[in-house]
Amino acid sequence: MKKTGLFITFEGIEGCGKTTQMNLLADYLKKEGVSVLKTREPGGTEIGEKIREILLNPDNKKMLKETEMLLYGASRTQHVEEIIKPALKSGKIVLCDRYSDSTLAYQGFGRDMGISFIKRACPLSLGTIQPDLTILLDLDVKTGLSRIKNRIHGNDRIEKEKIAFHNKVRKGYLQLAKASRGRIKIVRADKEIDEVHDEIKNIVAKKFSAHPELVEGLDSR
Ligand code: Z5A
Repeated sequence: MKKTGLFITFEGIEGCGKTTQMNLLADYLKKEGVSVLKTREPGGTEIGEKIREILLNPDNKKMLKETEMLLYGASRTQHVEEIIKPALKSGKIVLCDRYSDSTLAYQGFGRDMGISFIKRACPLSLGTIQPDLTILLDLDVKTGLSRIKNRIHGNDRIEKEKIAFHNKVRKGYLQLAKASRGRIKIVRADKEIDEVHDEIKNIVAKKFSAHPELVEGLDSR
């Protein structure tokens, strides 16, 4: 696939502000005349959204961690082929709320499956395409969970996990960032929404200027 767009993912624990920041960045880029596609995982396609319902349903208490990993992988496989690759090919900037680092952080670290096991057992579950840039919004777990505790529809199956689980996920993310410094940029998420947005804009601007080839052919800018 000849890729002309840019693939940017947003990662972090619950309530870190990924969705808020992804929306702000999308609005900013659109105002700048950039062609943007916003999407999310699990989900992003009709089939993926059905898989999402199964994954997040609090009634599915019997779900094995292996089943969970495979379902996230199934949703991602569909998403990459149906939505992400075609959008990148057409020169869009794809902004995705969670991607493969979520599988490594949640299933690999949170569920103790181990990242080497996941990479060996089911490489497809990590997607056949790597993000060009990942924004990791780092926040302490108590603050993150307190931001989302009053959800109208209640908390989902994974949000209901104990604090210790979410701490493992956060530590896992930080470990992944250390191993992929070029791609994963840590942004402190305990600041005001506008301050976080400004920092993300700077990171994205640097990416654009350092890698013009990634956006070459982006004729709508
Ligand atoms: N999961 C997995 O295990 N493996 C995988 O491979 C994948 C996912 C892909 C998806 O749930 C779940 O699936 C997730 C991981 C797991 N675990 N859980 N639960 P989701 O998509 O429904 O939820 P989420 O991704 O965790 O997003 P979230 O909980 O909605 O949080 P967020 O997107 O990071 O935050 P937000 O919606 O932007 O903001 C939350 C609130 O905080 C909101 O009221 C904002 O106004 C407020 N906010 C945002 N920023 C700030 C700042 N800076 N200050 C104060 N308040 C703020």
